[in-house]
Amino acid sequence: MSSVTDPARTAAGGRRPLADRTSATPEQLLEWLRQMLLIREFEVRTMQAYQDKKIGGFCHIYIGQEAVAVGCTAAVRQADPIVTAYRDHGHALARGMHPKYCMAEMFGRIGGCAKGKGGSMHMFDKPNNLFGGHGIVGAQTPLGAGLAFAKKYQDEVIDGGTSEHVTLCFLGDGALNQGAFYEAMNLASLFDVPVIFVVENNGYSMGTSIERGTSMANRIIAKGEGCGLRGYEIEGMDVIDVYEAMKKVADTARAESRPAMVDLKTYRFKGHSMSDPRKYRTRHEEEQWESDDPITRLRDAMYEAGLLDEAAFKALGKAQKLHVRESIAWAEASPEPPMEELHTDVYVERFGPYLGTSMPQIVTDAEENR
Ligand SMILES: Cc1ncc(C[n+]2csc(CCOP(=O)(O)OP(=O)(O)O)c2C)c(N)n1
Ligand SMILES: [Mg+2]
Repeated sequence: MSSVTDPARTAAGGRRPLADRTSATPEQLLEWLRQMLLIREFEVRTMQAYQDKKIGGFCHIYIGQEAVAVGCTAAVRQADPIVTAYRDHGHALARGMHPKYCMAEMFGRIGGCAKGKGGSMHMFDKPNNLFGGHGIVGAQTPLGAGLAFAKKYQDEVIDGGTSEHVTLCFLGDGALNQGAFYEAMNLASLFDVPVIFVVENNGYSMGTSIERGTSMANRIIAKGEGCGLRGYEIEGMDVIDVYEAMKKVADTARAESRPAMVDLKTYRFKGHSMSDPRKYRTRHEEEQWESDDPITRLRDAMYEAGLLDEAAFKALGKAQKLHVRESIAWAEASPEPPMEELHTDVYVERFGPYLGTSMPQIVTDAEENR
């Protein structure tokens, strides 16, 4: 389906042997398969919980795009910051967040990664260097540039060493049309900031196809090149391809201390959010992409290479099901945040820079000013 040449296939369309495609160890491949199965199961159960009204607010499902979060995360170091948009459960799990914290966040419980106050779109995990989860389209792009700048400044100016960090900043194809993205690319280029803008190009911004909404839709990396960024086009349905290609992108950005832009071709198998009837695309198109499932791709490649059999695959899937089921039970058992939490984690100072010490004070002052 993708317009990018598929490195997993020979010119005749056959599958290239695994050993020719990657230097990843069998353990690494198995771990990527496990992560993708975990994300898939997590998302299936998330949809159920949403329909059962256990999850409220906006909720965007990552099914179909698993190879992107897993392959990109594997291609960088754990100390490299990651920031993303609202379709963020996959990134959180791939970065190492325990699914129970991710699920409890969506359930609005205190055990969630943001104490249940952020919800589906705001997965944060400071210990694992994941800086959100952002709901405003494109808002994370200046943040990505800022994170990369901060790391470089810390490493070089404050610590007096050579910076070895890169930052992964994920964005959807819809964010290509946001002005803030161009400002971020411009500054990153001017200041030699090693941020990699990874466009998860699933072809749609809500119900608007990229062709309808974005100029240069068939070569979006030109937008980055206009600011002096190296541009890459990568097949996004195969975790091995994503990993191998992204490793080179990250190594180059690290060595040159320069920003880059990646067009990662992928597809979301479900609707934009939980309330999307998907009238803007055909079932035929969906089926074509679904037949290119990233989990099936890796599974079959591992079967062929003799690294996995059906029984082991089933056992791996079953273990992830159990893991997610336990996470749901844990989330349900976690209490709702107490009322006092309403006022915390909003400003650096406990109640903000401008008013007294309690909520009634704020209301009173606001009323007085009317
Ligand atoms: C500034 C802004 N404008 C509009 C919206 C409403 N909105 C939410 S998601 C979305 C589509 C974004 O699509 P894309 O960036 O391709 O990400 P995807 O959903 O495909 O992952 C829009 C327009 C928003 N959240 N923020
Ligand atoms: Mg999109």
